[in-house]
Amino acid sequence: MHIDDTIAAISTPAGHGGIGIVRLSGRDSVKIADRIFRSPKKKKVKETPSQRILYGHIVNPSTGEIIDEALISVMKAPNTYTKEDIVEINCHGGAISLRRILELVLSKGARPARPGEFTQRAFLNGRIDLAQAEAVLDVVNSLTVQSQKTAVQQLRGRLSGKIEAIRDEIMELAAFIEAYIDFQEEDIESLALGDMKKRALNIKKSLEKLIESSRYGLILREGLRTAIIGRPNVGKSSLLNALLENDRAIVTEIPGTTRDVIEDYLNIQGLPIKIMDTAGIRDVEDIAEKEGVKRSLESMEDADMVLLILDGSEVLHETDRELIKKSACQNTILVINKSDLPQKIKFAVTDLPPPPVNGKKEDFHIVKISAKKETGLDKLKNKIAETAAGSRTAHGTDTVTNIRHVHALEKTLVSINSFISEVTNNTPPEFLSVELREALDATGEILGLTSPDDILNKIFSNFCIGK
Ligand SMILES: Nc1nc2c(ncn2[C@@H]2O[C@H](COP(=O)(O)OP(=O)(O)OP(=O)(O)O)[C@@H](O)[C@H]2O)c(=O)[nH]1
Ligand SMILES: [Mg+2]
Repeated sequence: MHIDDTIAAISTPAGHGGIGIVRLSGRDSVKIADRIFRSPKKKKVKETPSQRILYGHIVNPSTGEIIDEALISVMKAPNTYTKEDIVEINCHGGAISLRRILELVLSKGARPARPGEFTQRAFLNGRIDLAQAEAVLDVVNSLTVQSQKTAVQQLRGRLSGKIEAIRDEIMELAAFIEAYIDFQEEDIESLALGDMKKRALNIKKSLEKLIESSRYGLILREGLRTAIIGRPNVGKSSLLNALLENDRAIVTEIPGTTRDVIEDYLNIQGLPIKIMDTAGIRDVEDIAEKEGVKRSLESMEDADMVLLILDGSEVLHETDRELIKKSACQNTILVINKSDLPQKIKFAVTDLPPPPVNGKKEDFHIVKISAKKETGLDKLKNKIAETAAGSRTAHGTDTVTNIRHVHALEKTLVSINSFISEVTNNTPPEFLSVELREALDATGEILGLTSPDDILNKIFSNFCIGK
């Protein structure tokens, strides 16, 4: 990984904009900028103190041609995004200006930056750890205000602080074992074992809490996968359109209108929802519709939440009963649609799922709406937010939002659990440090302390160029 050269990229999005930015980072940034920048007052970037802006023109020194008018932001190492000298050329936002300035900068000694390379340098130069670097990407890609807030907290090092605290505890435990090995003849055995176990149980608790928070965290990052399920013609596509406030899906009075799964994003009280309208479920011969029904059932199984739609103007069908049973073990909201029509729907006690066994899951939530008249939708949205974010208040913005982090935490937990059972089974202390070493490595992966280059490259390649 080169870090001694100077990189450059267009950091603003492609297309037309009022302002565009070409960004340079590295030890020659200032020198390159001075070769192509002319200030009316003959100011030099080199002589400009850090955190200042200069006005002038970008000029091709070989021809004297003025390429654009520009403001140059000068940020000198080490207090910059990458900890290197950074120069940002703010010019007009057209693609041609930006491209010509970038080419000029490259011809004067900079190299095109790879995706995420500015952030990668911030990481390699020790300004941020890997979890923070990943948070940069999450801030950029946030789906809602709530997701963005959580990403900013992670960027500020909130998650890293928690992981570091856990690592410290594991390290203390490892030191404790070393001491125990040295002193074990002195008959402090039972006391020491009890203490080790207590410490390990505390670590286990912290890990479990973070892993538990990831359910909500992943929703914030990826969106809660919510499938709209039901018989044909009950109004699934109508509900999708009403929630999206546009005619995304085709609605007709003919049963079997929707065939493919239609996906879109919704923002419900800050919670990103990936909503999926599906084909109506029934027994059919038609090959295309049959495939549609198969996909509906798959969406239902994969979903984090199911909106099971029933037609309130009809009596309950056998298919409705089957779907209620099928969705009983998921987060399901029973939506009774067509409340504007005379109601015929009735439930027998046996139609609804039995009360929760583990005491955690409540009874089915039931909401009445009319997708056509757009009534009851606020109640439904509240119910969705409430059901989805059962853990929201418990976690606030302290959530693990990245699947890579969840896997690393789970790996750590496995090691800590084996450690606990080994202590319980009186495994000789010499063998105990192996588990702790593994636990340390796994937590180190989150912060990028123990991450091999290929993992790093994979993470940073998800960024856009110029970030
Ligand atoms: N009166 C009334 N009609 C509704 C309501 N919601 C949907 N409809 C009507 O019911 C019919 C079917 O609506 P869709 O939204 O296409 O139903 P669907 O469940 O997507 O149907 P498939 O795609 O065939 O599975 C249309 O004629 C809608 O106008 C409602 O709340 N009230
Ligand atoms: Mg439909």
